[in-house]
Amino acid sequence: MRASSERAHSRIVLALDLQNDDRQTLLKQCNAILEGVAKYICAVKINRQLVLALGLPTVSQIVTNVHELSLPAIMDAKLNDVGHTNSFMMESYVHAGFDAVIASPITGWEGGMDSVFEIARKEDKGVILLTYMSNPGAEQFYSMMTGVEDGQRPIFETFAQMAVEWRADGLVVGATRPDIIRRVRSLVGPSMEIYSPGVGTQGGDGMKALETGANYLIVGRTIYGSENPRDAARGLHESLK
Ligand code: O7M
Repeated sequence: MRASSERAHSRIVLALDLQNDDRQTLLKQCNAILEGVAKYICAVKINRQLVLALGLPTVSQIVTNVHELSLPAIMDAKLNDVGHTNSFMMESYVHAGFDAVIASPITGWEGGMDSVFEIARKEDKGVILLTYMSNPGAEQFYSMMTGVEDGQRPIFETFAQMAVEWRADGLVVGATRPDIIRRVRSLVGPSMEIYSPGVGTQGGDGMKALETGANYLIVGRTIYGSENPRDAARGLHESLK
């Protein structure tokens, strides 16, 4: 991610969340957007929504195209199941060519996240963990106070601490919550990568997210939903410089 970001002078991760009932059209649209915006972004994130629409073999072709554009591909699987199904999903995404997979730490380690990390380490892939989501209701659980040895703290702080202990390759914290980004950064130190979604359409301020400690902005509709995605990506890229 760092090499790609430096090469592209960009901190924008494109969320390729396109929808179309016609599979061929959807595939063409995905590839057209990718080619149009490639030089303004540093990675591509693909959701399960696209896997459902196109199937993993076709998504794997998109991953190949992403790699041909010299960009890493992240699978936003939000994995959060027990070990054996996590393993199966993780292996499937690794075999589809993804460089990193996003998971939810809520399963805990044993019989949950352990299998995800084990496969990632064996295959030299990344694991990025959800820490605080961007939607308004995220507060309900991510800010929930939980007991720790010396008192109480919000559960997202435990997620951040777990991510460091498990040696995750990155965290996800919503751009709609710059104060939380700042807090997470102070807990995880300077070397952990923070990915921040919710920029633009969801109301998050990309510059503020970067200033408070995020490394990368995950951006979807603000780019692909605009009349001219290339111009939108270039505009965002310029404004962040
Ligand atoms: O820029 P948008 O709002 O069109 O899309 C945001 C993308 O970020 C979309 O792909 C979501 O799945 C993702 N996302 C959030 O919007 N909020 C979160 O809290 C977390 C994610 C995400 O990427 O999770 C890994």
